[in-house]
Amino acid sequence: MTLDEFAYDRERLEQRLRQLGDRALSRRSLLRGAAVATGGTALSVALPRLSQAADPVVVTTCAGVVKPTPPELFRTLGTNREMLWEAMAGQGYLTPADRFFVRNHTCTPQIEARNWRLRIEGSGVERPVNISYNEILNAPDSDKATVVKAVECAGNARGFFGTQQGTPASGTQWRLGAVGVAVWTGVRLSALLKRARLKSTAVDVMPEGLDDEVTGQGHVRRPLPIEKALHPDTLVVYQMNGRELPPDHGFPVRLLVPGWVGISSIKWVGRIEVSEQPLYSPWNTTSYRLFGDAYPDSPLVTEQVVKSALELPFPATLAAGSQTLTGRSWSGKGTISAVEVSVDGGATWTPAQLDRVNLSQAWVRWSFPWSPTPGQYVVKVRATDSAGRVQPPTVPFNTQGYLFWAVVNHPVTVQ
Ligand SMILES: Nc1nc2c(c(=O)[nH]1)N[C@H]1C(S)=C(S)[C@@H](COP(=O)(O)O)O[C@H]1N2
Ligand SMILES: [Mo]
Repeated sequence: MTLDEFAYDRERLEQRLRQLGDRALSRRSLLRGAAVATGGTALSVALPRLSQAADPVVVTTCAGVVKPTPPELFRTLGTNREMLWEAMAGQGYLTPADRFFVRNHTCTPQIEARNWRLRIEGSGVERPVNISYNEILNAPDSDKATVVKAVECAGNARGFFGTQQGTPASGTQWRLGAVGVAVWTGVRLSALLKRARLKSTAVDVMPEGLDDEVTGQGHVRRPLPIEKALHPDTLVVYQMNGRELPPDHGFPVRLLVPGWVGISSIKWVGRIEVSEQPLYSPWNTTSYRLFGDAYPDSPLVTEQVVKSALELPFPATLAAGSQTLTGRSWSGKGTISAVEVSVDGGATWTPAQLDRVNLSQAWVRWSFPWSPTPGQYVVKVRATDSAGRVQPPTVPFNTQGYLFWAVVNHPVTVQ
């Protein structure tokens, strides 16, 4: 039964989170032990490293997507890989790394952790610093955090502007698969900024990626306001689902900015500029803003909206008879308070059964019993989040197709 599976899986998730905490602790004590044991040797190794601190980071290659992305799990859209929602059916709460979507503006760089440094500099700090991978791994426990959060592209579901509302938006024509939820472990960005002696006058923090430059636009980078940069859940992440961060998801470190659009969570960070002046990049000026008649002020795209997805192929074919539909709903603002399903074109709505694991800025799994007879159906799912936002039937157009959060019409053939 689906709900029993939910209960079973919830226990596993809780167990997993406890293990992750324990493992992080024992590994750190191990490393500390090793440093003491090697004594002088550690120092003599550290010296040449220090003198190399300002050397450029070695990116050996920047090519495509590194992990296998088979057609059962992903749809290829240019340099990106969209997760197929049917690949989440029967999975636990988390999105395994092997099926987590990949959004690359250019390519996945291969970075050597031992040559990598995170440089924090700019008018907003008193003392620029270079931080090594080991310093990240060995940061004090009080500076570290482990969170379960979604990363979702601002353009997730963009394709429906065209297919559902008749006005295609420019950009990657995602369906609903540019989202995933993982356990992220990292060092709080606030703790690293403190090491560079953050000034009280700093206003913007701009992380920059080490992936290839986008033609004419430079390296991928987008400023965060200082308040968001200092939020305790804004992390410089080095682990995903309890393992080393995979190359495609930002190895050696990426930013995680929970609740905000994916572009905020810069991967392969090599440099962070902190400024007393507002900062600009193409990613907060010419893109990742809402442009269109409905948005005269062209607001920045920051917080994520509310969405829902069925764990079915798009379109789906099902056998007639009694069965359970499953899916997930999520919000950038909080948890999900209700999910309703309509199988009659939106005339009537029935509540879906929500699982108890309903984490803020992640998702909730739900199930819905259905006994269809043969025919053509459109299944609609509508979620309400804890902030009271209800997925609308349509959303106003914006030229770059961000934040499509209308109810999606999922075509289902029952035979
Ligand atoms: N350096 C860098 N960071 C990046 C990107 C990129 O192309 N380069 N893509 C961004 C976008 S648009 C999204 S949606 C997320 C996707 O994260 P993922 O590929 O780990 O799923 O990473 C963000 N961080
Ligand atoms: Mo994105």
